[in-house]
Amino acid sequence: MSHSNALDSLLSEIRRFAVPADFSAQANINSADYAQLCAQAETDPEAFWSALARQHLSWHQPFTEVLDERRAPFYRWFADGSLNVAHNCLDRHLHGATRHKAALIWEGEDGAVRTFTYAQLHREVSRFANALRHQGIEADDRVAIYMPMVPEAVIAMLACARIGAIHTVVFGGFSAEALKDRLEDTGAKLLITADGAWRAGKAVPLKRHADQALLREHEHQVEKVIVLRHTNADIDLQEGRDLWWEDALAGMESSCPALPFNAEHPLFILYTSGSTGKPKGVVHSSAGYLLWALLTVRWVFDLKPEDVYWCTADIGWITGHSYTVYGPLANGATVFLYEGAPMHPHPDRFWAMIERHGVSIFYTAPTAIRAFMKMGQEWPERHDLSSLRLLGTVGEPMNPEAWMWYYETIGGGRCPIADTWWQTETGGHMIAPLPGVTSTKPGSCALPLPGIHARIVDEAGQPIDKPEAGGYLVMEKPWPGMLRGIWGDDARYVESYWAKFGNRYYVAGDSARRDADGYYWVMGRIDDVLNVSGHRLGTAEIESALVAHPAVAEAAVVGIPHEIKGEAICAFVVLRASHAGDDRDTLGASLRAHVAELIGPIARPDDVRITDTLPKTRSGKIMRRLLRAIARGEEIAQDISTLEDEGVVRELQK
Ligand code: 6R9
Repeated sequence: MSHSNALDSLLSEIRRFAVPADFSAQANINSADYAQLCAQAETDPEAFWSALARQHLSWHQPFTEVLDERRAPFYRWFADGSLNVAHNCLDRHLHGATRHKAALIWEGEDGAVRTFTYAQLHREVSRFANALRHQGIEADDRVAIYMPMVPEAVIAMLACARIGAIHTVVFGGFSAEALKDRLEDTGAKLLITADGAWRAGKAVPLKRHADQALLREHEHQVEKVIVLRHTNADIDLQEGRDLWWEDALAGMESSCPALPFNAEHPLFILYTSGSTGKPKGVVHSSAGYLLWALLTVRWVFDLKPEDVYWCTADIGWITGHSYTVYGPLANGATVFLYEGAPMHPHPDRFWAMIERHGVSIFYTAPTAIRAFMKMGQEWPERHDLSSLRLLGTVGEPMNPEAWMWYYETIGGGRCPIADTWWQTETGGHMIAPLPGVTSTKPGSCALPLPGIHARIVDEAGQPIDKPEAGGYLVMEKPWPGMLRGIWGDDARYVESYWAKFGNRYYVAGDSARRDADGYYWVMGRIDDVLNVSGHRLGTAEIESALVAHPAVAEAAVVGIPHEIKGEAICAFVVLRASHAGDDRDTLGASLRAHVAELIGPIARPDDVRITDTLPKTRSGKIMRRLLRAIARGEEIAQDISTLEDEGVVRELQK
């Protein structure tokens, strides 16, 4: 075996897990269905998508045109049809047995449990939709949601959808500053928040953050703030602007017509990090997005009416949007929701809840699995996890050891694992195994779903067919769940996702390779985006936060491998002359706290290294690849001939 072959086989995982026969016998999609879907998608993509959209969505006005490519890459799907997303998630389940089935089962950190049937959820959503209208919200208005993981957050999202308001959910772990940026960028008219959120026994002061974000000197358009009472924190209500959730509901009728909106009507805006500067407001549509969320839950998670389904992601992320709210509810499923820290009060909290509520489908992130693995298997072993029948992961590449632990310790060697590759921008799963069809390999997200045309291409945009060769992961054809743009910035949409290869492909920003069986192995981001605990953070965002500190002149941020978080944040910082004499330890701590305050605790650097200079090319660009090697303690094997001052390297290595 040649040297490179030996290396390749070391890199490729050889274990393979066949589909259990009893699973495939009952699966929503079996091998014959799969072959048929793939054949249809190949021969006539429009007929394929059209049939699915007609079969699975309830249309007010059916569409006649499937895909409009006239303004590509601004694609439009089902564009002359109309529907109501909340109707599809609620009203259409009110007939028959689903009416009184649990739609949401919520457990709070203190152990409180609340359940909403479809009929109850429909009623609460309708009342809250009326409350929003009463506060002056109309279709197209933006509504920001900055909430804990409580049923009211789901109610708020669906109420917006019902009246055509565009929601933007801001993760409750984000800071006042991050909230302010999103309020300004969307021009939201109304903010829905809570007095606080629970996290490991402590109340996070959401309303206080909201007040800071809403200071008069900021350029937001927020006129009203609806506040849910949740932690009973002592808060200020600003006269004329703020009102309690229960007061907003007072006198509201429990029916609210689900008016039809155009298929392309924006459903929501969700911010995600890019390679430059400020986060991008990813815009998703109504019909296409909902169709893809609905289908992928059925296909990839094999969701059935009797399942109890739990996705652990916060609704502030795309995973919460597609796989806690829209996908499962459009399918009439029972969704479990938890507010609180994963290991509170003990490391078996998740497993206790799976047992208590009979969770059958469980979807989480590799970072969580690694953290649980570290706590030891005695914690899951205390619980009966036999209700589980399928496990999923998302957010970053899954390490084979963590995969095996998940498979054996949590899944009892019986549950298929769906490693799902997708992004905020893709709306739903793109590359993932189908549990009744696809055998799995630990660490691989397997194969593109029917209708998804993934390719791996080289720097020139040429498809790479040779197995194991890495390249850019791209999509050759549009799909209904894709983003429709970046809010208020068409040029950035084209620039970020299409321009690299002349608008021929959607460019995901990840690198990947394909093995001889055609299985995809995603290797990570190719741009300056970090993946910390499955969350995307732009190096530029963190650097800007650091430079906003009075002591900092210049900063460069790189990722270093981390056992639990996947990547840890290492910041190199050059001080302003006026702060050169500051105590380094105190300053390091204060810079870490500063970033947490400006962006949120997830962005807090793990390591801050104060240095006199940063390595730069002669054209003045910071050489992050060099810093990455230094941060990792690697030998500098790379070419540093373009470096302006080679002495910098010795100085940094000290
Ligand atoms: C859904 C979500 C997207 C980025 C993506 C990639 C990484 C997600 C992955 C994965 C390997 C998987 N990623 N799933 N990498 N295997 N199964 O996470 O959206 O927050 O936008 O992040 O996450 O790098 O490009 P988002």
